Amino acid sequence: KADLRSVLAEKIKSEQERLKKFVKEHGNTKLGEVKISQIYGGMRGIPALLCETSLLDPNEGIRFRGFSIPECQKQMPKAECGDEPLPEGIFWLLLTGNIPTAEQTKMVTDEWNAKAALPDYVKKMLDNLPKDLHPMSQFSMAVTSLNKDSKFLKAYHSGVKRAEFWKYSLEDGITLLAKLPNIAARIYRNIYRDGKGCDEIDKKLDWSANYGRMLGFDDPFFFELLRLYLFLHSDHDSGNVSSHTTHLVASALSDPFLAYGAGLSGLAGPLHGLANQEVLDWIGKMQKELGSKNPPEDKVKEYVQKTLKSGHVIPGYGHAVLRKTDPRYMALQAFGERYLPKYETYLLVKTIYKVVPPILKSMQKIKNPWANVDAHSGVLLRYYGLKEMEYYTVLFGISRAIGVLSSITWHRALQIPIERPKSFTSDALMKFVKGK
Ligand code: FAM
Repeated sequence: KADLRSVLAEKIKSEQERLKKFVKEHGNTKLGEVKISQIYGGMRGIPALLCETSLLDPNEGIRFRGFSIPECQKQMPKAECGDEPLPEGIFWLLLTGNIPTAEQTKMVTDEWNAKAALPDYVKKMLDNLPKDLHPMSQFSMAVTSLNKDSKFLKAYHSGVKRAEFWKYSLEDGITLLAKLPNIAARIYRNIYRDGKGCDEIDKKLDWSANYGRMLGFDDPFFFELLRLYLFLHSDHDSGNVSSHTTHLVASALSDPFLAYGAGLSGLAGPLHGLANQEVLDWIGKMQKELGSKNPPEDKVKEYVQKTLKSGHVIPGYGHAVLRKTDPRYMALQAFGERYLPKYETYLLVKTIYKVVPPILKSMQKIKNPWANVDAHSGVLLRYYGLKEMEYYTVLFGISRAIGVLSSITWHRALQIPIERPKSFTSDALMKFVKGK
């Protein structure tokens, strides 16, 4: 029945020794070369980052501490009447590398429930923000403001040793995760429900069900979708914009609230987390223009071609690393097939999945014509009544906190220094080439 802190402390101790030895023995081993085209090309493929929590394979997709999505779905603890992994357990897995028992998962849930309440100043701030301020801006402001009570910040200023920093970062991470559903649900209620609804945690329920309740829903299948959603988006190695930004900011020893707040700002970009909002917006426009909720294949094809001709990307398709259909898309599709197989917009998502890849494949420049997670997430949320698509990225953000906050703890435990890669001017690169 060991608790999270003691399991993690043991793991960190043994990993510190193992990795120190590894770097001493193999520190000079080369992983690759850097080409000038990569400097101009968003650093694609440059092996430069450490991520202990997950590994992304271009063809197979994500593995969380070595476990694939189907393996997690099979082996992770579930809610009493659910089949999807509890995100609280994923936090345990990402932190410690072990699949927790049901009892250990419950310990995480209980602690998050106990720490869920928001300070008054955060409530007041959120209640006074303009309703037309994007939910992601509100979200990032609220989490950033929580650093007022950061345990890491206090420890840093009181002279705690560097080797101990991870303990305080972990405490901040736990506090933050506990409060995220409350923050996110308050933003939702303020913008879309005139501030009405409940903000009380039900201590018998898990993190996802409490979040669903505070959003104003009571359908247990919606809670199950939230568990799946919050599990799937939790981590995607550390090269993506939200994880990398969080790491970069945290490497300056900014506290976890500031670092994650910065990561959220990156997640709010349309090429990253905002794509789920864009997908549903695009689908809605297609349905309106074609005059049908589930238009035929040839009409969808024409619409896709029209989107591309107008110079826009097809949202929800393509990926910087993946070269196959995202297994997170497949997991969401399996959920749809099980619970809403006849829903018209779900059927349209399936038609789009049939039509888009061959078209993108024919455009040579696109490296991955397949669907990513964002192509599917919105339609499921809409089915259960969460229709406000500009809110969707907030859900992604709550989930991503699980991965990035686990990573901050590990980077501090391994004492990874401040990030500072080398940059060049174009003239300096030209000079380098001439001098060769
Ligand atoms: N539709 C049209 N064009 C696309 C495309 C798409 N779905 N995906 C890539 N391209 C274009 C891309 O814009 C680029 O064109 P230019 O050379 O003219 O600039 C070209 O194909 C080569 O791009 P790539 O190397 O295949 O992809 P990147 O690694 O540069 O970009 C994405 C990756 C995800 C930003 C890109 O595929 C995209 O814009 N997709 C649509 C937006 C989206 O779904 N984002 C969510 C990604 C998701 F996984 C997440 O982070 N949540």
